[in-house]
Amino acid sequence: MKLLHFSDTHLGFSEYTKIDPASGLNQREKDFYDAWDQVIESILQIRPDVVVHAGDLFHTPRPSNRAIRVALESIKKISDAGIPFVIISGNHETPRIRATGSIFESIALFKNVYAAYSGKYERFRIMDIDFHCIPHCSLTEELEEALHSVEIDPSAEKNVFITHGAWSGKTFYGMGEFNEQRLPDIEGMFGVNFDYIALGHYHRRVDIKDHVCYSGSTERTSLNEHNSQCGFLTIDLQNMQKQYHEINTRPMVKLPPLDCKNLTAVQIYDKLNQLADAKTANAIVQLILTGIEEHTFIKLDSRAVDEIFANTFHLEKQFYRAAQSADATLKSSRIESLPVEFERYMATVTDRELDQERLAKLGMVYLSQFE
Ligand SMILES: [Mn+2]
Repeated sequence: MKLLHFSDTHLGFSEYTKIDPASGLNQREKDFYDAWDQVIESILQIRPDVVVHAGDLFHTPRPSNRAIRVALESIKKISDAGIPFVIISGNHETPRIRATGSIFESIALFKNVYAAYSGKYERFRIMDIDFHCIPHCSLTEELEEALHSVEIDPSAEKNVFITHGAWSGKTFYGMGEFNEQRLPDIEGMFGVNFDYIALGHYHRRVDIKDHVCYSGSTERTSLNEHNSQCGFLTIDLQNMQKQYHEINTRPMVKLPPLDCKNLTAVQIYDKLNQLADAKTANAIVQLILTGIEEHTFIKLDSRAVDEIFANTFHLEKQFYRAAQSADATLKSSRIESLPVEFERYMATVTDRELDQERLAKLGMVYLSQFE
């Protein structure tokens, strides 16, 4: 019995302004489709007995027509190949209001597809194996109820558990997202054992135990993930042999911060020229310059730096003046009061479904009442 486990494909994610000339698509959006396509091709080649997707198929609850087409086209291929496909919804694609309906209703129409997306526990039996699914639940009470509904049927030959959220044992595997679901140690909590627990949400590939695994994402949604691999897992449930399959994705590089103390602009350019190499080609690159002298700061030409790194896909620059460095670094790492943190968070939210201004105001009202 061979399982293929992947998750966090975030179809529809887009960033920066570069366009792929051939398709006219945002290049980062296309990167995510390319990563997805690699996994789908592997599925059709490997032909596992069951495919498991542990949530965040889409980046938003209302994916674009393009993202929907990419997903449905591939899921149809898996369905046509007769490979059962078990999928749950994650926090990114679960609508906040149930009445909105879910794109997963359409996905569930395919033959051989088993979709859990209604904020409750669901169990599917495929080839004598029970798949216990808990999708993202919008309310803590829903998650509680779902966890307490888990039931082992003794007639099942094996039991696989699939869920999406931040495993909260000795280590907390969170993404720092507002609506992320905290998962307890499910086996410890209920005294049950599963043959395999397929997790989604945390974008790094991690084994919490030998049989409790995050497959990780198939592309990187942030520079924080610069050193994480992207790919999928295959698991043989008979002998518990696991294999991680890495896929090709756009590189992300965090260059070590360059201390510019006592350096002239020309000397800084020289050092940067040594940093721009094969490693930064076509990559998303973070460049931090610290300790820049006041008189150099004025002369430093941002466009000249861009030209040095012309081979990159995207250059994220942070320049700090000598006097400012310590303070600036301190500022960005300090946790402010709740309203300030909330405002900061709201500034990063780019969900078109939200009335951002209204939500921000409402949040402030609640926070002030709380404080
Ligand atoms: Mn995710």
